[in-house]
Amino acid sequence: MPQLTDEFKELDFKSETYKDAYSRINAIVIEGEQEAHDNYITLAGLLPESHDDLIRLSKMESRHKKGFEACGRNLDVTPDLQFAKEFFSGLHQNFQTAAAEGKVVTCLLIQSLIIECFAIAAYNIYIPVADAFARKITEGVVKEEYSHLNFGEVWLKEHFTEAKAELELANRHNLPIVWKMLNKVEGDAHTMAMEKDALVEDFMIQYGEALSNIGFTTRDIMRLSAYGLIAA
Ligand code: PL3
Ligand code: FE2
Ligand code: FE2
Repeated sequence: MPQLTDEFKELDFKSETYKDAYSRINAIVIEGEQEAHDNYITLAGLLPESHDDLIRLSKMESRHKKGFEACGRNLDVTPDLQFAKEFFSGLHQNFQTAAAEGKVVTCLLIQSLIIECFAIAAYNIYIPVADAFARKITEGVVKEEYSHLNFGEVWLKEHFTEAKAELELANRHNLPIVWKMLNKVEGDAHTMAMEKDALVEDFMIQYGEALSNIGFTTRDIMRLSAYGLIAA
């Protein structure tokens, strides 16, 4: 029997090893959904013309959070929320600073492109290796995340000419943070049968597609992606 199948067969959702990893990954997802909820409320204040849509998105995020809290309870796991707050602190800080300066474009890049693409990649990789309860919840959630990504794409496409320079700078400041975050979860994700390479690949595909939909050329996208590899 192939190695991979063996490893997957051995996934025991009730084992202490799995539950220990889950206490951090589950907390990250709960905190991520909370962060997304707060960010959409902030964006609703910055974009009066999209106020109602953004409040609707924020409510979806708080439902997502409740869903993932139920996933933790179902496995008898207490999420390590302190760890998760720390995990999100870089993107949190950059979003807060941008919001205080009224930089809507930067806020949208952080929340609707980076965080949503990160969530879509993570949830898609998680679904096939999740326990049955969490799989159902995550399948429902990921469908909605695509609509959040779409909100950012549509807005930024409509404002592409004025937004381009700010998007490039925001990409340069925030993409390297994503790689640091991925490095911090690599071990726990592996315990849950999710590989870092697959997460990186899925993230870059989502993010690259989003940049292309907004109006960046392939050449731009290559350059923007490479900037992510340089330290913030
Ligand atoms: C946006 O609506 C929500 C943002 C959540 C971000 C989650 C990032 C998760 C990265 C951790 C990788 C493991 C995935 C596990 C999925 C349950
Ligand atoms: Fe969400
Ligand atoms: Fe979302």
